[in-house]
Amino acid sequence: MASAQDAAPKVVLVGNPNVGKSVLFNALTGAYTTVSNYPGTSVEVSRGFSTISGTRYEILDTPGMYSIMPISEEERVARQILLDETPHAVLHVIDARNIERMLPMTLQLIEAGLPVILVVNILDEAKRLGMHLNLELLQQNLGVPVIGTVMKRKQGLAELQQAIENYASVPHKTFTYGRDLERDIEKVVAAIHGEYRLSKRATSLLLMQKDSDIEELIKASEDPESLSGLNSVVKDIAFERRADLLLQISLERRKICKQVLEGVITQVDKVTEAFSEKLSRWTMNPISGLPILLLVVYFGLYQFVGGFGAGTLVDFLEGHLFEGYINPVVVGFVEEQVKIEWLFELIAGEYGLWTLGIRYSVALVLPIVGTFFLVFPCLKIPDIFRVWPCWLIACSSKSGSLVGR
Ligand SMILES: Nc1nc2c(ncn2[C@@H]2O[C@H](COP(=O)(O)OP(=O)(O)OP(=O)(O)O)[C@@H](O)[C@H]2O)c(=O)[nH]1
Ligand SMILES: [Mg+2]
Repeated sequence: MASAQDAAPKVVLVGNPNVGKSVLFNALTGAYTTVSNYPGTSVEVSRGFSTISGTRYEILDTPGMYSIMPISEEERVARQILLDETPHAVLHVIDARNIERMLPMTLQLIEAGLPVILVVNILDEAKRLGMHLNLELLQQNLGVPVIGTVMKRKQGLAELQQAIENYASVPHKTFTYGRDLERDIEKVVAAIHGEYRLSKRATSLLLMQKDSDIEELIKASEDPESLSGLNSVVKDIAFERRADLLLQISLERRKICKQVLEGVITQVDKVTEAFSEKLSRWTMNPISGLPILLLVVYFGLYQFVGGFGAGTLVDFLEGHLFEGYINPVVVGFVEEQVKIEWLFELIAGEYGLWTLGIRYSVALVLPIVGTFFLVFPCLKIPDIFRVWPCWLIACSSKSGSLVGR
């Protein structure tokens, strides 16, 4: 028997990491939510309920994803939710500042036939950077509802709730790729006989990109005869196009996004870039990033943490302050009060509570860990260390699988 929870229409939040999905989820659901691991994984999915004009909706917050073609486990879970559930609406949350980079996933979701509402969040920061976005034009070009929000201040929440309430499924626009790609998509679509949660067009593109989960899904659902026909069509296309398919799909999507965004973004006034933004940009650039990384490691870690923290500070605290002043007072006091030798050793002996527990943690560990944590955020080390591995992976990925998504 279906429970009340099963009966509630579902609203699924998807989008890149750090775009405000969880802030939106909290604004929609309030205090009572559950967080659980997605079955068979360690990835957390939050669920909660929201009542809009008397109708109770179940809201799902998914982990960040860059594309509906997954690479990481988080992305796989987010995509699986889209495959498992039958959502009333899929809220694609994007960062207004990076609209051009995030819009290709909106196209993928629309192409998949999902009931998309585009939530353009972080409009406050976009405005501060002098960006003006014509969201009505974007809505017209995309053919799905587009809502602008500043979720940090709950701006746009009422409009979004209204859009969820009023969501009515209408046939989506088709965004057309180049002629040869369209010809291949058509061939695969014609060879798929079953009905799937994602549209045949999206399923074809994922099959052409060798998406293993979709291959499994198809294997389990198609009858053997149509499966072998489909396999040979996909194999022929993959052989014909070899390495350039992922890249071509990605480039064509970007081209479509450019057309969709024509006239949408206007740079009103160029604001001066804050120093933190400049620093962030420099650390992300391979040319300036490497010298900055070396400077941070040399001055920040070696000189400041190693030289100043572990050298000067430790010498002063341990050698001067504790050895010269505090220790004689404490040890003298304990000696006077405690006449049992083993108890004295336990409190103030070489391996006693005072020596190992307090003196060493304050005089040895604190200066080293303290200086490390001072230098860690100040010099934006996280950005530097995060970007370099990504850059190296991107360079070594010859087939362009990172750019091709
Ligand atoms: N300036 C500004 N910041 C926002 C806004 N909405 C969210 N944020 C901030 O963006 C950051 C990320 O928000 P989250 O809700 O955690 O992002 P998320 O999409 O859930 O990220 P993942 O869970 O990593 O996928 C937080 O620091 C928020 O405070 C907004 O409208 N304006
Ligand atoms: Mg989140």
